[in-house]
Amino acid sequence: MSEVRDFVHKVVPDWCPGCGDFGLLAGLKKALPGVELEPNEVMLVSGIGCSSNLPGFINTYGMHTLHGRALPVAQGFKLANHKMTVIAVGGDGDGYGIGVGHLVHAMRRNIDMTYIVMNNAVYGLTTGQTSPTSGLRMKTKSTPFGNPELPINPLTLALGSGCSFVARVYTGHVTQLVDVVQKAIRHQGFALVDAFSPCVTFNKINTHDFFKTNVKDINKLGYDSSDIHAAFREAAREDYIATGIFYQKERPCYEATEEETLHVPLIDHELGLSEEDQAQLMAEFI
Ligand SMILES: Cc1ncc(C[n+]2csc(CCOP(=O)(O)OP(=O)(O)O)c2C)c(N)n1
Ligand code: SF4
Repeated sequence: MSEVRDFVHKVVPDWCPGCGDFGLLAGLKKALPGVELEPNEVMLVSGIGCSSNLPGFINTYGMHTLHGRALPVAQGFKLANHKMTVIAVGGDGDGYGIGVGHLVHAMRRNIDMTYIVMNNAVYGLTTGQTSPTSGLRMKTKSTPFGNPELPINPLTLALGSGCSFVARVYTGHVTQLVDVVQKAIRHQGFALVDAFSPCVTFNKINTHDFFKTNVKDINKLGYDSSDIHAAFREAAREDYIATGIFYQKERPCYEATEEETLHVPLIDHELGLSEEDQAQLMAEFI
């Protein structure tokens, strides 16, 4: 039985003090033992960005891929090895900008994995440019006269793309975050967790104080998360910012529908190579 300390890594995060990503890292380290996972049963895959450095700060398997490409790698990994718990992580630029095409198809495909987007409404790593979730008229170094584009609403995008688990948290509320992430991991299918994670250095609007004042946990208000119409309403409301599990519906995940070709995951396929050829390949590539 694992404990939080088993997931603690020797590399200390180099995020700015106060960065919201610390909350996500702390929550993830608490969530994993709670769903009875050992470090060697978890694969964390990320793109590029401050948030995408997270797999380097936690003791699980990890892969730091290319900007916007966490999902293709994570999905491929899960299809190759069904036994692993696969979690993709990254920023809003990574997932809702350059990677948004992968996201839409991953959601309708419904491979059994979790995707956590640390949403700070800027490009943090590249020093604070406008991102797909930056507010209309927000001034950043790439939009000095104000952002002329409407922000993406990741939750309505997910609901409209057939995502079977749609949730949002604020990384400063770690108890709720741990609960939602555990439910996302247990969910059989693709789970999106949009996590407000303030960039204290480059976003002076979507701050910790802003979220502490404006978020409301809808799961504490007798909300029915099987009702997709209610989910759209909560995701689009403007009088407060709803957090929690907006929508969850079990439907067969991709792996289960591919009985013929994928029921035996790649790692269990016979290679059809002699021991000598296998040894030669290993020597060449490892
Ligand atoms: C193909 C490609 N385009 C652009 C970049 C430059 N780049 C690196 S990180 C990044 C955005 C980071 O923002 P986000 O994904 O929101 O993560 P954050 O740093 O805010 O956590 C960009 C544009 C890149 N590395 N690769
Ligand atoms: S620049 Fe922003 S997102 Fe990046 S580590 Fe600093 S506070 Fe976090």
